[in-house]
Amino acid sequence: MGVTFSSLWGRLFTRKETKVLILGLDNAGKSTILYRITMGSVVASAPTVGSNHEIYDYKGVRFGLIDIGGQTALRSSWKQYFAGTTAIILVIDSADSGRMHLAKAELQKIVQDEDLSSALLLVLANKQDLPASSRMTPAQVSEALGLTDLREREWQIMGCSALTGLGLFEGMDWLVGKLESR
Ligand code: G3D
Repeated sequence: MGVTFSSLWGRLFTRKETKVLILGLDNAGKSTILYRITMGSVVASAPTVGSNHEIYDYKGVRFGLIDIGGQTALRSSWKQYFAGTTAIILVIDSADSGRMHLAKAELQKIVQDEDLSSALLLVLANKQDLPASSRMTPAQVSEALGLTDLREREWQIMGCSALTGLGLFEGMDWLVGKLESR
């Protein structure tokens, strides 16, 4: 077996987790991003219904990364995860221009929620590996989401590809830098 219950318990709870929610519409690439970031270095997984919870150490920070299902029916349950959240990673399918208005509506709910009032916001414009003709650039995604209208919010947008890994760790580095300066 190797890992006993008590050692797993110890590894899960001896260090404080920085809670990060990975949100976005279904098919945006949330699960692929979670897998790509933590590949080979997950400390522990805590299975929960409707979400994946991975504990992941990166540059001195113990992240509790929680990927929540993005289907319409599940989006209404996002709020129950908000309390105690330090950062949101909002994953956008850059090739899904037709649902950008829905992603914007979800972003509005996130930024208006009291439980998330001090949460950092990292927007990942995913699927940048696709041909330029079939996806939006990070600047176009930013424009479509109205990110520059966000006042009093620490946010960053990063183009990325969960398939190639492009941009993912730059995003994590931004989070670490912001956490260090808090
Ligand atoms: P979700 O967890 O947000 O619902 P998934 O999304 O991680 O399940 O990804 C949905 C689909 O998008 C998957 O394809 C996955 O391979 C693809 N995908 C995720 N990230 C990228 C990316 O950066 N580039 C490209 N080209 N595809 C990506 P399938 O075909 O398995 O449904």
